[in-house]
Parts: sequence; C-alpha cells; structure tokens
Amino acid sequence: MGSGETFLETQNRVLKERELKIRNALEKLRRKRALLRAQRRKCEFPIVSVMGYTNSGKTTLIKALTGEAGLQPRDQLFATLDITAHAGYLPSHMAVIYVDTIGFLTDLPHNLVESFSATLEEVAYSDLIVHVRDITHPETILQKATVLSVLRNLNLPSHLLDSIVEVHNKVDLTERYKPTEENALAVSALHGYGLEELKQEIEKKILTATGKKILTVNINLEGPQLSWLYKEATVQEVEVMPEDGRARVKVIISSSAFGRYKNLFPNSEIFIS
Ligand SMILES: Nc1nc2c(ncn2[C@@H]2O[C@H](COP(=O)(O)OP(=O)(O)O)[C@@H](O)[C@H]2O)c(=O)[nH]1
Ligand SMILES: [Mg+2]
Repeated sequence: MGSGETFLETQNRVLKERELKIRNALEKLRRKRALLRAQRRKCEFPIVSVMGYTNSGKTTLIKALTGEAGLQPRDQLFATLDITAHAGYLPSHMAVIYVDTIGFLTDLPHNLVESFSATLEEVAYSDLIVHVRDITHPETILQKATVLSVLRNLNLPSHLLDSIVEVHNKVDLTERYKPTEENALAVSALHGYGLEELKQEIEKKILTATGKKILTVNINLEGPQLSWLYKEATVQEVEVMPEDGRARVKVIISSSAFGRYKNLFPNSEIFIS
C-alpha cells in the first residue's frame, strides 16, 4: 500500500485507472470507426458488422470467412476492444468488408454501458448485421435477448434490424444441433462447418440491402455494351464465344444502372441468376 494510502483508496485508484483505460480504448475505437466509415464511402464495399458476446467466436468466424491468417482469436477484454476490418469474398466473388465489432461483455462496468452503446452506433452505417451466438454458453438465450435489446435501442434503420443473420456457432461441441429459430444458421467457425451456406445467406441479404442484382447478359463484342458495363457495373466474368463474336458477361449491377442498360440496349438477352 505504501505512502499512507488506505486499502480503500488503493482499490479506488486501481478501479479509476482501469476505467480510464477502458474509456480511452472506447474513444480510440470510436475514432477508428469514423475513419472506416469514411473509407467505406469512398470504396463502396458493402460492410458487414459482426456482433455478439465476447468469446462467441466473432474473430474466428471472420478469419474463416476471409482466410486472414493475421487475425488472432483471444479470450481477453482488450482483444475485444481492438476493432478490425477484413475483406472477404462471397460466392459470386463480390467483396465485402467484415467489421469485427466490440463484443458484448458479461461484466462490463455499469457506468461504461453508455460509452459502449455509443461505440455501437456506427453499426447503423453497415449494410448487414451478423449476430454470432455461442450456442453452448449456458446463458445463450439471455445473451441473445440482451444483444437484440441493445440493437433496438440504437435506432438503427429497420431494414438492418429485420435482416440480421443469426449464426449459431460452436455446433461442433453439441451433437446433431438443430436451431429452433427459423432463420438461424448452424456453424462451426473453428472447423469451417456451415460457412458456404452462411456466405450464400450473406450475399443474398447484401444484394437486397444494396439494391443490387447479379445478371448474366449476352452481348455483341462489336457494340458498346461491354465498356458500358465495365464503367457502370462490376464485371465478374466474361465468357467469349469467338465463333459468333459475342460474350456472356456476368455483372453485379444496381437497379438504376440495370434500368438504364435495358433502355440503352433494349434487344439484349439478359439472364437473371
Ligand atoms: N469448439 C469451438 N470453439 C470455437 C468456435 N469458434 C470459436 N471458438 C473458440 O472460442 C474462443 C473465442 O473465440 P473468438 O473468435 O476469440 O471470440 P470473439 O471474442 O467473439 O472474437 C476461442 O478459443 C476460439 O477458438 C467453434 O466453432 N467451435
Ligand atoms: Mg474477438
């Protein structure tokens, strides 16, 4: 104890220091998020916020979805406060950014709950929320209720709340797990189980959220369509058929660009996948 400090004074000081450390970390996090948001506006990649309690497997899942070797799963408070973003590809090769959000903590000091929620407000700028649950946790049902109630209090756009992808993680630890919730996906982030289905679900919801479609169009290589598509949409694949001077082009295109395409090239053959 030293220098005449009582035990209570020491304890208070330690608590204050810990609180300050958490506050600083939260502030840093908030600034990082604002930066991410600005970057995202520039590059226009859809953003997927990965949420859930600490230890539910968020970092492991993002690692599995993006193949990032640098991501280290950890069971620690300060791993929780370190926010990161990683790019991953969906089945149609569309790139998305997964944001590893701050985890919900069972023992978050009461007076920090507000700062914590403020940090989560940035979730409003994402295109989709993935809610990761550790379905082997004894309080998994309570945890889900807490996450949903915090999300509801954030005044998020309703399409974000209505499109949440619920991941039931760690199913490798239970025998023949089957979610009772209709829209939940059973996954083992650690063993790579259920990830293809999850990616498909994320893609479907991202397309809806961003108002985009995936199309294959049959074009004449001598016409202006191909360069138009390169400019106005995201070209994914070009399959050239040399004998008839045509190509099949797979694109991700916004509804408005698609409307313009149909007006400009009324006779083109379009396949919607
Ligand atoms: N058995 C099992 N363990 C998992 C799974 N996903 C994550 N874990 C483990 O759970 C712990 C917490 O994972 P982490 O990704 O750091 O959780 P986060 O706090 O939500 O980011 C780590 O020890 C992971 O290895 C899973 O699908 N199955
Ligand atoms: Mg983590």
